[in-house]
Amino acid sequence: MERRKALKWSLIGGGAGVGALTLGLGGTVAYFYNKAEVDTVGKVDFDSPLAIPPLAESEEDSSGARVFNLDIQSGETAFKSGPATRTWGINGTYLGPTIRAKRGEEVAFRVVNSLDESTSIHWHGMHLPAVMDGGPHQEVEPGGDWAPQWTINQQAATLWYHPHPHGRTAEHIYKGLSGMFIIDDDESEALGLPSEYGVDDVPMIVQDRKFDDGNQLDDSGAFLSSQGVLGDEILVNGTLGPYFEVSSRLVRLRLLNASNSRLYNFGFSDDRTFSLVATDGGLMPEAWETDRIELSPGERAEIVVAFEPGEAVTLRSYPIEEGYVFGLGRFNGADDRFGICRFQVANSLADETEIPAAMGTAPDLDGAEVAEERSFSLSGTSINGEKMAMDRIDFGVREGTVEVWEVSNHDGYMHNFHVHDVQYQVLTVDGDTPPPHLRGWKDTVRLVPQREYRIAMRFSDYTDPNLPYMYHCHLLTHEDAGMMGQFVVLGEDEEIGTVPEVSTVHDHS
Ligand SMILES: [Cu+2]
Repeated sequence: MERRKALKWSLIGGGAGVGALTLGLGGTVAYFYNKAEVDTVGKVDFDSPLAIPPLAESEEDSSGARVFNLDIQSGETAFKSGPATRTWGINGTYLGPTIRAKRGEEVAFRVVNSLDESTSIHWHGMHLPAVMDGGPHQEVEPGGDWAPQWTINQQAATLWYHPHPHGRTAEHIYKGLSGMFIIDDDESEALGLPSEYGVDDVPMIVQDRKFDDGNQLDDSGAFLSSQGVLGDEILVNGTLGPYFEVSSRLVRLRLLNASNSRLYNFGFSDDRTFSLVATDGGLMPEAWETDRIELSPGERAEIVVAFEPGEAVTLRSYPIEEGYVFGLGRFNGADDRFGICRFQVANSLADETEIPAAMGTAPDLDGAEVAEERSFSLSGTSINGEKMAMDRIDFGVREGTVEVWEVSNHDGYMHNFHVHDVQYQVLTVDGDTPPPHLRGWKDTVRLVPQREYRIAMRFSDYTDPNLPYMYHCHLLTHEDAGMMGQFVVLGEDEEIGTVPEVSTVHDHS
C-alpha cells in the first residue's frame, strides 16, 4: 500500500494501535512490538507421532441412512509433560473423529451434549437445510440430544464440523470441539489421487494454542491484537511437535485452519513446490503448483507433496506478506514463523498415485444471470454497521437464483468472510481475475483490507422463510462480538418470516 493511503487509514480508522504507532515506536509499544513476534522455527522437537483422528463409525438404520453417534464431552488431554490439560472433545477428550460419507448418501447424526452448558454442531461448508445447519438456532441443551439428517448433495471436498453457539464459538472451539468431514464422490475416487486415509491422504487440523504454567489453555488476547487469542505453540490433530512417517512418493495433505484467529502461510523448510488440488468446496479444475498456501480461519486446502526416499522436511508457516496497515501485522501474528510438522521419509516409497491433468469442474457462475447484487462492508466487529441479532433476518434470497455479493474489509485489521449453505465463486478481487488459490469453490475467503471481493453463489433449494443461514467473519472473537448476519432462502411466493423463539439464548458479548 502506498504511504499516503496507509497514513489516511491510520488517521481515520486504525484505532488505538495505529495511533500509538503513528506517534512513534516509543516506550511500551516498542517493547511489545519486539516481544510480539513468535518464531518456533528450529525450536520444535517433532518427537511425537502425528495423531490421525479415527474415522467415525456408523451403522445403517432401517431407512438406509448411515447413522453416526457424536458425544460432546469434557475431559483431560496430555499434550505435554506435566499436568494434563482440561479440554473438550467429541467421542474423546480433544477434537472429534473424521466423518466420511459419499455424495448421494443419507447421513444421520445422534448428537449428545454431555457438557454442562449448551453448544451446537455446525457442518462447515455443507449444503443442507437450515434446520440441520447447527448454527446459533440449533443449540443442544446440556444433557440433551439433536438428530439432524440430510442427503449429501455436493461434490467431494474437505469440510469440517464445529460448535456455533452465538457469543461462545471461540471458547468452544478453543477448548477442542472440531473435526473433519470428508465427502467422496465417484469422480474423485476415479482420479488416482493419494487416498489411503492416514497413510498417503492425511488430515491436518492446524491450531495455535497458548498454555499457562499449569498446562491449561489460555485464551487471553494479545497486546494490541484485534483478533483475540494468538497461540505460540501449534497443535496438528491435537499433537504438539508432530512428525509423520511418509511411505509413498506422493502424499495428499488436507490442511484445515481450525484456529480461532491466526492466519497461516504454509510452505516447506526447503521451499519445495507442491500442488494445490482442492479448495474449500472441492477439487480444482487442474492442480496449481506453488510453494506457499495461505489459509485464514475456517479455510481448507488439499495439497499433494512429492517426497524423495530417506529425506526429512518440515512443513512451516511463514510470515503473511500483505494485508495489515503499518506495524499492526506484528501484533496480529503476521510476522510469526512456525515449525508445524516434520515429514520423515522412508528409504523406499510406494509410487502408485498421480496428479491427473484434469480433476474437478471449474466454477461456472461467471456470466450467469444475476438475480440480485448486495454489498457487505466489514469493519470493527460489524457488517454494514450492524451487529448480529438472533431475531433479525437481514434479507431473503430466492430459490434457484444466482446472486453476486461485493464484500470488502473497510478496516486496517484482518477479517474473512464465510457463507453457510453454499460454495461460492470469487469472480474478481479489486476488478481483477482472482489469484489461482481463489479460483476453485470457496466458502471462506480472507479479506485483505481495502480490497473488494466479488463473489457469486447459487441458492438452489432448501427454502425456509423462518430459519436463517449465517454469513460472518470467521475470526471467532469477531463473530462472537456480532460480526455476523442472517439470510433465508425463499420459495417463489414466500416472504421473510419470523425466527422461532430459541429456548436457550446466551449473550456473553
Ligand atoms: Cu473479523
